[in-house]
Amino acid sequence: MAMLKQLLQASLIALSILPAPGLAADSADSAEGELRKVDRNARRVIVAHGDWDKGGMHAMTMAMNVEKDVDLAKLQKGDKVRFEVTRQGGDWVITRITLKR
Ligand SMILES: [Cu+2]
Repeated sequence: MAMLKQLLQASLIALSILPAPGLAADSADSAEGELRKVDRNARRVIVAHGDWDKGGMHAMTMAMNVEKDVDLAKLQKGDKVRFEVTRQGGDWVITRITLKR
């Protein structure tokens, strides 16, 4: 029993040393684009974006999910925007979006 306890303590210590997953700075990226569609209910937009180096993408039109704390109320089709994205699983998710004036 004592050995099991030691083993458990050892693995807890090992866990606490590991860095938090999913927060690597190089997973965040920003790009500019024009909104082609804003679906507030589904929290999804279609963006025609420019070249996007870290994402490894050239200019294209694509759909992206939008994180729940991003305000979509004032955004509409045709708006030129600057946005920040992060990779979550296999998807790009917008974490911040601002109008480009
Ligand atoms: Cu793209």
